[in-house]
Order: sequence, then structure tokens, then C-alpha cells
Amino acid sequence: MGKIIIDPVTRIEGHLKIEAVTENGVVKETRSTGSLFRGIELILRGRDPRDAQRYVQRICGVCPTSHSMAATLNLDSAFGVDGKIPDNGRLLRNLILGAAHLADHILHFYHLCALDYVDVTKVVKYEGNNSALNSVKAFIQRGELGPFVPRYEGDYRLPDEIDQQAVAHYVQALEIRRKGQEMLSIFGGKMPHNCAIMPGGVTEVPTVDKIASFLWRLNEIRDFIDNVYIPDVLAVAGVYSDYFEIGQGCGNLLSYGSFDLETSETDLTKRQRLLKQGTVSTDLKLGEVDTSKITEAVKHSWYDDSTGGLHPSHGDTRPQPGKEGAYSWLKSPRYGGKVYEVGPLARVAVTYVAGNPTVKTLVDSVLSHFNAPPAALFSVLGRHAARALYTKLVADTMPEWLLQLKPGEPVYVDYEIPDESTGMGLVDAARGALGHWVEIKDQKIANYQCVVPSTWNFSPRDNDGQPGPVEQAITGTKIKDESNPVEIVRIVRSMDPCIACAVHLVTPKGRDLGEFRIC
Ligand code: NFE
Ligand code: MG
Repeated sequence: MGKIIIDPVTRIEGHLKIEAVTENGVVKETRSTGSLFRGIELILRGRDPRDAQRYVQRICGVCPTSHSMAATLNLDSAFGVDGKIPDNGRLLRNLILGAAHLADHILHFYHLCALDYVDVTKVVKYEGNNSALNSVKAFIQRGELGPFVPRYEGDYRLPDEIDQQAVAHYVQALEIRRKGQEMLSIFGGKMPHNCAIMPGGVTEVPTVDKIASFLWRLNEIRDFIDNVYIPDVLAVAGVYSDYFEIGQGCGNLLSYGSFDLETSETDLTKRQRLLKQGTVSTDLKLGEVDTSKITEAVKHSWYDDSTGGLHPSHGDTRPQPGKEGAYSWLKSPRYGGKVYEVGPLARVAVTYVAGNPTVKTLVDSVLSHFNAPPAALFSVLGRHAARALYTKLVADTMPEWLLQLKPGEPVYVDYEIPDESTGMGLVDAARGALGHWVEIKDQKIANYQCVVPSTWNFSPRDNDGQPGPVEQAITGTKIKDESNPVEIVRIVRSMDPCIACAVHLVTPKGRDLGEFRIC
């Protein structure tokens, strides 16, 4: 028996520890620990409900835009304006959220994941005149290897030329990502923490010059997705094709969908969306989303669990550091008592199974390129491919939304804050299904709960002892070299954790963070 402890896992957002017990080189048991607590939900109690849209964006600097959308959909429903959002408001919300997701996924592949597959030190052999590559080469020759090392060694397989190109794309992706953030701020005011998405619609108005500034940046990003991002994902997948069979996970996927195509339907599980709401398991059958089936267990989390597993609308967040049997600040969201993975793979798989022709063509072309069955999507490479195809689908749809904008027409409807009400906001954030729930009393927030994508994916065991999605994805994996457990970090990063989101204070004084191994 061996034990691998990776703490913290780097090139992710936040503080995540993975412990894996191995036997003959195979992982027998995994524990995923979120070692950071932030009580944003508690801070919201007693405040003006409109503060929610502002405060929840402070949960995370990576996906504040998705939190602003979930909070706003939540308040739209609590204020009774959810069926009345003007088209301009809906379209501008889509464009702001879309810009955030494009920048986010490009950052994730190049700046967080690629270095698991790309050996940046090969750049020393580069003899051409690409200035970005020559700058990286000069850094490496001076021995300035951060942020590329320390790293796990022993499994870099890309041919030199593809490897060097990928390093050039790493640098180019920094620029491209910036363009996405600029697009976001054209209609959102600023990034992070946009100030435009508000209950009732948006506060920004479309003008021809803003549409033009948005469009030229978008065209550059689309060109990058088609000619750089997707080819790089395919190149990595071709050389590391064993990762179509590594990191399968729990086999159940859940999506809330993203990008409203209308707003007259007030049930967010039924509203027409570009990416669809639903569940899919390995049998590839489509299921509906029924939010009454969501519960959050805290038996293995550092919270008081005298109330058992609660629906988030009645959620309870009472920290109990040091609780016996607990090992994470993350709660364990479950759907119908079962473990579900969320994320780009879930929304692409749900939309694929729902029969969307564009998504079918995109996914089938990748599967046939690798001669792989749809089941291969449940894997490390399936997640990367789904993320890239999702990015393309969204970027290719955004010009239509820009053209549908009507300068001079309304962008919002007025509302009154009710004395008492409840609300629910559901949307897929970049990392997956994001739900916000609010209870309003005396025009103030009485209770606010967020159930966040990384909480689903990185949750600890639940009340029935079922391990969470990443725990299941790692368990069963063969680790070739236990002192360089690259398989584990590749699985973790394919699910793109954000622990700031997932726990929404810092480790209480005196808690032993355990053994450190920087990877
Ligand atoms: Ni902090 Fe987040 C996204 C949300 S993740 S990154 O995307 O919601 O759990
Ligand atoms: Mg929560």
C-alpha cells in the first residue's frame, strides 16, 4: 500500500488536496479535500436582495460573470420579472457571459492544463524567429523556469515541433484571452465583476460602435479557436490517446444549459437555451432536470449536519471545523441521491443527445477522427475536447446575437422588491451547473445558497459513503511512477477545479495541512 498526497494541486484555482491510496500501483481509494472556507452566503443575510449580484461575484475572480448571471436569474424570479426580460437584455447577457466563457476555457487549456502535456524545456532547441518562443527560450537558458517547474517528470511525448508550436500558442493565448476580457467589459463595464447584468435586464445599451468593437475581437478569437485551439487539442489527443480511457468518473452528467434563446418561459429547466438542460449517463439517454432532487450532504464536510442532506432552498451553512469523520470544506451535492459530474462535457453531451445538429456534427467529427465511440467522451480527453467544441459553438453563435441587438430599444424592465419571496437562478457556468437560491423576508435576504460546479465535481463522500466525481475518476487509475503521479493531476485538471467557488477565512489556525508536494 502506498499513499500519494498532492497538496496543494497547482495550476488550478484555490486550495485542493488529493490523497490517493495505491496498491500495486493502482489507486484503490481517493479523497478530495477543499481546504479553504469562505462564508459569502452568510455575509449576504440581512442585506438588500440587489446586493446579491454584487457580492456573489466576489466568490471568485475566475467566474464572477457566471455568478452574476445566476444571481440575476435568481432575483428575476424572486422579483417576478423573469418572463419579461427584453430581447436586448437577454442578448447582452448572452454576449457578456459568452465572452467570459471563451476567455475562461482558452485560459484553462493553455495556461492551466497544457503544461501537463507540453515540455516547455524543448524550446531550447528552437532555431526560428518567433519572438515569443525566443523569449521563452532565453528565460529557460537563464535557468528561469517558473512558472513551468517544478512539475512531474517522465511523460512528455509530443514531437519537438508540435511541442514548440504549443509553447508559442501558450504565449499567444494570453493575448487572445485578454481580447475576451475586453469584449466582456465593452458591454459589462469591467472585468472582473461586471456591473451591467442586473435583475430586469442589463444597464448597458447597445450602440453600433460597441457592436463593431466587440465583433472584431470576436472574429480574432474565432480564428484562434478554429486554427489553434482545436488543432492543439486534437494534436495532444492523438499523442496521449490512452487518456480517452483514463479518468472516466461517475458516468452521470448534469447540465443546467446556458445562453437563453427566449425568456418568456419562467421555468429555467425548460427555457430554450443554446446548450440544453438535462442529464445523461453512459447509456446516452436524455433525462430532464428536476431541481427538487438536489440535496447537499455534509456528513464528511466541516459543517454541522444535524439537519441531514438538505435541498439548497433550505440550505444551512454552519461551519464546524475539526468535525470527526469530515475531510473537506466542500459539501456534497447529489441529484436523486446519485453522484453527478457537471461541466462542459455535461452540457455538450446533453445537447448532443438532445439532437442539436451543430453539436452532433462537431462531436461526431472528433469521435470519427479518433475512431472512438461516444463512451470515450467520459474521460480526460473527452472533457478537453468537449470544452474546445463548446467554445467554438458559443463563439460561432455570438455574431448572430450581435446582429439581433436593436440600438435604441429597451434593455431592462422595472421591478419592485417584494416583501416576501423566493427565487432560483440556474445557469451553466464555465465549469458547470451553477444554482443560486434566495429567500426574501421584509425586503431583505433571509437565506442565500449557491450550489457551485466545483462543489459537485470535487465533493467528498456523501451520507451514503459514495465518493464524489473526482474521487471516482481517480480511483482505479494505474500510476506508472508514484513519485511523479502525473495521471492524477491530469484527471483533476481535466475537471477544471475552482475551490474558491466550491467553498465560497482560511484554514483555522493550527490545522495541520499535512505533507506538501508541489506539482
Ligand atoms: Ni470560480 Fe466557478 C465556474 C462557478 S466553479 S470558477 O465556472 O460557478 O465551481
Ligand atoms: Mg453553497
